[in-house]
Amino acid sequence: MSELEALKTTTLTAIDAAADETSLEAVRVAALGKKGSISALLATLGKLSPDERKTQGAAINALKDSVTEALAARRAVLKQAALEAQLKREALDLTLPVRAPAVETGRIHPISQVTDEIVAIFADMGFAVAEGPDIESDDFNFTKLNFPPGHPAREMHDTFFLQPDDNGERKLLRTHTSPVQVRTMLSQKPPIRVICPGRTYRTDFDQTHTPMFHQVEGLVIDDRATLANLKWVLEEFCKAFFEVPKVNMRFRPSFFPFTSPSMEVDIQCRRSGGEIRFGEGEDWLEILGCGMVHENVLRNCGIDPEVYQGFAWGMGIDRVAMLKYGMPDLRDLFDADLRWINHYGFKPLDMPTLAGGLSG
Ligand code: 2U9
Repeated sequence: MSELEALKTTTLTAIDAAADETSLEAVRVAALGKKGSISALLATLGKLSPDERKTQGAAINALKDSVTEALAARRAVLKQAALEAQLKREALDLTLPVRAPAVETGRIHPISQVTDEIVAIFADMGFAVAEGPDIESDDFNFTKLNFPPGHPAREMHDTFFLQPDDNGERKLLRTHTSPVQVRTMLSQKPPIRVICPGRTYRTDFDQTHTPMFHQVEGLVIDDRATLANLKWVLEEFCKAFFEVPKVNMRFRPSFFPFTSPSMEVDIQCRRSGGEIRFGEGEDWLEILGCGMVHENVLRNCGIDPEVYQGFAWGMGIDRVAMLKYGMPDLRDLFDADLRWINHYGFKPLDMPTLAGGLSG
């Protein structure tokens, strides 16, 4: 076998054996590349006599043509095979059932739902939502709110304290969302109308208390806000929230360091067969605390009590969520039990609005 025929056989065999386009390209480079075997043969033509060049040139070019042709044919086969493999890999079984998207199967936790309901009601009355950090200073959580150092009311808050930092400051987990209102008053000028929903923490754990719970507080500061306005706001809120046309409310005197006068508020209800109906009946149920903002708090937050006054209230979100949706055990709210959330949870697309209905 001549040298050319041997080269043709080995090259065509290598082309046939190439299993993918990368190895095929390697064969092409070895034969036709700059330093390839056929290119090397072509380079020898210059040294031959004209006659030899004619016959040898034709033979080498014929070899080159058949290799080029074989390469193209093999490339087409490999491309087709690669495409078929890809189609097989990515094949879709159109008979499989469609998996429902998370917006249909997921559920909104009742705490989130109730928070959204409360925000919708107060937004409609012109309140903005303010938020703040869970880790607070003693000053914002207590001192500015008229809890003097050493005052017994501080003890009532069962505070989680953090280790003192490098400056010796002992930070804490906020025991109420009131420091958010402190921050609001320090950074904004009256008139102020905000609600502050969020997580709060106390070292309390039993059947009716969890160490983390949710509160929403509200604050109105302007030059004329009165107790009558406070009562109207709370009454409108209760009617909208419990979705009843009328509520009877009872304001009992109470004490909080940050308000004066201070009151606790009950709403009338009827309990029968494990269910509660609001707005009628003979029972009273405590749902929130409120009062006129103490003048010391105004002063501590840079607001002149000779010019401005205001009212505030606070409410436990977990508690009103349980009342409204008939959830019997507080601890279930934090158990992450899928069966419970599927039962009590809300559909993500049923967002509470006053126009469309709060609870769907
Ligand atoms: C500022 C001034 C006044 C917020 C208020 C209450 C009354 C209250 C409790 C209800 C149930 C907390 O979740 S709970 O245990 N809260 O009774 N909160 S007035 O008063 C403020 C807040 C901030 C600057």
